[in-house]
Amino acid sequence: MSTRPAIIFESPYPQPFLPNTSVFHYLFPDTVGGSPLAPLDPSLPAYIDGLDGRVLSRADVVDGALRLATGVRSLGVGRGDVAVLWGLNSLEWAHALYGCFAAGVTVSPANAGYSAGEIAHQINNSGASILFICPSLLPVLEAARPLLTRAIPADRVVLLAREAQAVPAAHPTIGGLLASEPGEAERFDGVNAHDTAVMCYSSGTTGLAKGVETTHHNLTSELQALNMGSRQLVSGVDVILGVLPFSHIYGLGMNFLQPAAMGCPVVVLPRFTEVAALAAIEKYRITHALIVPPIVVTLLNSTNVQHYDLSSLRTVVSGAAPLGGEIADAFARLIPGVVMLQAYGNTETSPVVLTAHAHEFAETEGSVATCGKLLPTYQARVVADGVDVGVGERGELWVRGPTVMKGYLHNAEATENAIVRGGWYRTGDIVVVNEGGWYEVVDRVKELIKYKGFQVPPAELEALVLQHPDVIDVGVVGIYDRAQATELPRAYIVVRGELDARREAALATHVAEWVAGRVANHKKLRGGVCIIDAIPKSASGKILRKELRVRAEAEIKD
Ligand code: 4UV
Repeated sequence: MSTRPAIIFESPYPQPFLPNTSVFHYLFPDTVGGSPLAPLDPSLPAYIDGLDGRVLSRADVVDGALRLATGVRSLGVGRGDVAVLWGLNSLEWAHALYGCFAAGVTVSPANAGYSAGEIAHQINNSGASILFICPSLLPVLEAARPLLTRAIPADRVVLLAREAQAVPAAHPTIGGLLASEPGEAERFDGVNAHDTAVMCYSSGTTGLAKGVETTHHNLTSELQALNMGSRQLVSGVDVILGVLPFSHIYGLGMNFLQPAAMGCPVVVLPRFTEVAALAAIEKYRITHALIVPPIVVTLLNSTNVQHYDLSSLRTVVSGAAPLGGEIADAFARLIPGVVMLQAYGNTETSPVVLTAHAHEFAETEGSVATCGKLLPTYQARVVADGVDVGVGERGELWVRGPTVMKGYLHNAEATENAIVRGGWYRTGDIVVVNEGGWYEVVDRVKELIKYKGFQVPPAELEALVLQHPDVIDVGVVGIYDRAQATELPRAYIVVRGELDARREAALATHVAEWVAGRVANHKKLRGGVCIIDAIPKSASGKILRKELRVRAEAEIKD
């Protein structure tokens, strides 16, 4: 082990007060004391349905949460239990999350595109005893039932639907539960603030998706860090485009919770579609949009942009995957007056680690090619081959602070590998810090592939592909597609028996389709399936992904 001293980078921003309260009581200080936020006008809009214009005021959110707390408890579920929340962004999704928070139930949000196998993994692994689900996903749940280690009874499968909607009568609805009498919201003060509030799934640096235990204290610290550090949202001024999936930590943190902390309304859209997003910006005079690099590219190439009045937009944040400086500059030119920002985060860090004030990005040449500066509450190290390096040198970003997750659920080994001695979380990303304290993410050394900002754990695809009867070995890596500004998962496979060129092509296509039928849309093998003689492995049998990536890059160039 190195005897060189650690080189610790500090945040340039003032340190915030860190509350010891529940996320719910933090966000809605009018409900009870213990929050450093000032109470806001309860009639302010909190969430607006971008499709039908329904509005939830802050008072509606609080009232709904207290009623749902009673409704959820009446189903025999309460503090310490886990709910899987599975659906596209909607006002009902918002009600369900806050209702669970008020009832003290941990929320494990799941991607709405999950296959039966994927949702079964999350329900089983999280130990969920209640499920909130979009009615359109019921057939996928049916397909998942045989895979569940413990059945969830029909009366604990709550539909994310209004009372008036026609849905199967066997299940309660959010609308129905909202008719309950208001109850008390559970308090998570003092040590209880370290109870788990949210559990998103992330593969971290290696292996399969794991439940990330994010505590109330993690989230309130993160929201305080954003308020003191980046201060990107202004109460009473900003209106937010809520298009990122709330089930992913980027959407949940920045698109859903932070606006509530600042009293800024979120215009909720179920998913990104070009016209709906542009129309919502025009109609609701949206000022602040959080997006991912492929959306930046889609808008850059869009012929629709000029048909909408986007003059309300002040700031656009890109995160979850690398954004080239040229693309960022081109985007800023596309919509005059807009400041383009970047932010960097991880599920395990609740999530944002790096970003900066809009005016800092606007005033600092070249800054948009970086992810910004270290937020308050964090300390950082840059570590190359076990040795700390300083300004201008490449190394893995390690961070510590009150927003680093409690750990991976039921997985002490993975937690110990991720959070090393001294409480440092190893991000698996290679960064360079410059003299001004701006961090550029230059590479990723963890296994993870990102398709349009979504996680694609290679180990998960490898385990699946190995179940194909013709495959005897497999290695999955990401290849970068410049046109779409995203990585695409590509599988290298070794197959049984002799192959001629025709059967080889047919088998590769067949394996890609076979996988597509078993995974969420974002995990499809869009980078292709290539048949090779042997998967490169280390002496201990580990897949040498770097070699596969080099091979892929050469193949793409050819
Ligand atoms: O765990 P995860 O899926 O988490 C995220 C969270 C992203 C963000 C980004 C901006 C925010 O404001 C916010 O709240 C949350 O993606 O994946 C973590 C990995 O994604 C890559 C990097 O490899 C992380 O380890 N990544 C995230 N942001 C960036 C990024 C970025 N701005 N540039 C490059 N890579």
